[in-house]
Amino acid sequence: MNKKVSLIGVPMDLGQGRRGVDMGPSAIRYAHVIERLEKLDYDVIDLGDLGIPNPQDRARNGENLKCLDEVAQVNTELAERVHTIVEEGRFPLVLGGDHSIAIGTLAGVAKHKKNLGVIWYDAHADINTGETSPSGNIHGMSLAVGLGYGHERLTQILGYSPKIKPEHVVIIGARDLDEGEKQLIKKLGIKVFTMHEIDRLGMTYVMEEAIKHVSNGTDGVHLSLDLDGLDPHDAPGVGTPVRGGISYRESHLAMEILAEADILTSAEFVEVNPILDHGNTTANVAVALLGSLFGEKLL
Ligand code: B3U
Ligand code: MN
Ligand code: MN
Repeated sequence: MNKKVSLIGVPMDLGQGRRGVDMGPSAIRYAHVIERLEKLDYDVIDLGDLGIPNPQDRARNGENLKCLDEVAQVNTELAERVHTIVEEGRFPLVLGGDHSIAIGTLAGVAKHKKNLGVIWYDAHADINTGETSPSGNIHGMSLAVGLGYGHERLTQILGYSPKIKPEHVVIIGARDLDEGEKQLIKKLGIKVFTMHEIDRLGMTYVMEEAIKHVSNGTDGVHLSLDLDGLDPHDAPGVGTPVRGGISYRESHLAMEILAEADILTSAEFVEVNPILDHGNTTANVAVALLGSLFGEKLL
């Protein structure tokens, strides 16, 4: 793994309807993310947080998108910042904020990696568009936007689309998909390891297959980890908890296998919502998983 890490916080909460996820970056810093990585000999630069505008209106627009202007604006800025981090030869670590920020992260990273592999660790697939979304929340659309589906204001960030190709994506932990999402996943032939496959095959096999999949024909791999991929017992502080998720132990194993494979070139941890949390459990889980991802070992 690249030993030079640039961390950037994106206290975005406009991609969904619940308040509190804007405190995610603070909670993750409070859980000692920087100290944890420095202990593992990483050179960490904390670039601070992006500014998030105050929205005029949180309702859906005529195309079923909430806060489109603000989400597009913040993601454009994030894309530029992430682009610069990669240009400087550093590893971008993005802390959310809601999952709409993957739009900017992918735009910035994929400018350098023409065939970026993506691991989407999430209870959801976030592959809705304005046409299919039941909520109008852009955090449920970010993977679709990366693939070139959705509003132009989002797909055209940094002036190119698509950012990623469907054959380079793997979704892990899915257990809550909308009808339109199922259809697009099937149409594009995206590889998905649902909870059924994780239960049936075990996390070791799932991660080995996922790593093979995202390494095939790619020039970098991004991990987009939504804390709601974990079971709500282990990570309660998320906006849309879904029962029957990936355990804390399985998640550590997944991060350790990823660390051993040494394929990651960028990562983001999103959807930590301290207001909905018990203590700071979910941020602490995020930082523990980051430890494993960056190579921490017990002995
Ligand atoms: N698929 C639903 C729910 C959802 C997506 N992402 C989260 N929730 N966190 C939607 O609104 O698109
Ligand atoms: Mn998500
Ligand atoms: Mn999710």
